[in-house]
Amino acid sequence: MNSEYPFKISTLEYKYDAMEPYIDEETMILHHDKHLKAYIDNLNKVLQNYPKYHDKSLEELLEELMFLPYNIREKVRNYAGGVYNHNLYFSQLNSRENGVKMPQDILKNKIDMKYGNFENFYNILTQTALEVFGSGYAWLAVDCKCDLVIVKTQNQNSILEKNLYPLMLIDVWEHAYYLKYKNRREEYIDNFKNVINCDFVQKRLEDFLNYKKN
Ligand code: MN3
Repeated sequence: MNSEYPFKISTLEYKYDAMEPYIDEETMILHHDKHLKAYIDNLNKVLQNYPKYHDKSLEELLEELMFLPYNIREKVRNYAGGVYNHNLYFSQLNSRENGVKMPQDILKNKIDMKYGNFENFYNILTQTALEVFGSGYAWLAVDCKCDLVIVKTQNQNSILEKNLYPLMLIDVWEHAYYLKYKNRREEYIDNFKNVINCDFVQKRLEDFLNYKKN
């Protein structure tokens, strides 16, 4: 993905069926090629007539929302948020060919310290995801004191607005699971733990901690 306007969709680093049986191929195709593509196209359309913002990254657009012209602010929040959230969503997934990637090292230590163990952590994440009313996300993030936090956001709002650095997220918009799971959101969330690439999550945590150190 290029880092500024015009934003372009990047191809997945795994096959569309790589998350079977937990996330089905048809959902992956629609989610990536149609839903994410639409957010990218809409964001580019909104920014088209605002060259002043053509050198801004997604992060900059989302962190500086209040400085954007009022008439495009809500659209940028929805579309840039949609692109940012989905980029992270697709990047964090682990192809089954790689085997299950459980937390290790510093990620495991931090999860165990804060939540006792992975199972307990995932229960809290699940409850948070189930509490999202309508569409949104449940996140594992890290705050400015380097503590892990579990939070939820609505719609495509950005977690960056909360001054949190995201490590991973569960998309609980119906488009993420409805074809396979119908109204069984809890089953989708429970299965989701099998497709998280914890190596990727750990790398994000390490990057953040190194950044804070410098
Ligand atoms: Mn989605």
